[in-house]
Amino acid sequence: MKKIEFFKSVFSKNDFPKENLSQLILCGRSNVGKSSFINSVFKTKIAKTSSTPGKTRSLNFYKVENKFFIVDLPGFGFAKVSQKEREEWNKLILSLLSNYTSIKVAFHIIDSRHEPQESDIELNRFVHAQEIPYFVILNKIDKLNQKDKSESVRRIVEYFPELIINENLFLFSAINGFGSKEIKQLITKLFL
Ligand SMILES: Nc1nc2c(ncn2[C@@H]2O[C@H](COP(=O)(O)OP(=O)(O)OP(=O)(O)O)[C@@H](O)[C@H]2O)c(=O)[nH]1
Ligand SMILES: [Mg+2]
Repeated sequence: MKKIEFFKSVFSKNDFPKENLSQLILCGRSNVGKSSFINSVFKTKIAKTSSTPGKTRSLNFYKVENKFFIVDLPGFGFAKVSQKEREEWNKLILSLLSNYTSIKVAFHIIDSRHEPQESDIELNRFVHAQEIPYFVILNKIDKLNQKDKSESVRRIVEYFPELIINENLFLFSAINGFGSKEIKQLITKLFL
């Protein structure tokens, strides 16, 4: 799993790709590392990242191995975009997730240092309601010591009891590559 190419940026429902390819959808709050996840897993700089929240402003489709799409979403919970723009994104993201024409898997990326927020809980519920296979990636694990790692896992399972480590819950660091082997195996199993 090496080849990744930028396919298109989508700003409206009519722009969704016509190809009926499976989609791996990266969702989560702003600044948790969704775009960095792509760069880290594929050892590339293809996705634009920023330390300032709100970097990704469109639904960005990347084609992997000519077989499936990875979709990098704008983060939710980012206050600085206008209310109107936020509502447009929400609508667009909901229509992407609830359109059944292709197989979808959601990776919900969460900053391992922080407690899940209301928006994380809503996303979790929505994805389950759509019966989309769902995985949580606890990112920025490089920032935690052993004790805080255990605490982070304990907390996330308390919020989302369906999670089982290394089944549908993975620890990851886009900075030092921690967990990338398991993630690559998972993506291969799901899509290749
Ligand atoms: N220490 C550490 N920093 C990370 C990690 N992943 C991402 N970051 C940093 O977090 C910041 C945000 O990363 P992005 O990948 O742009 O986050 P995003 O979720 O795509 O953000 P939006 O596009 O705003 O939704 C950047 O400064 C990254 O370098 C990680 O695993 N560890
Ligand atoms: Mg981004």
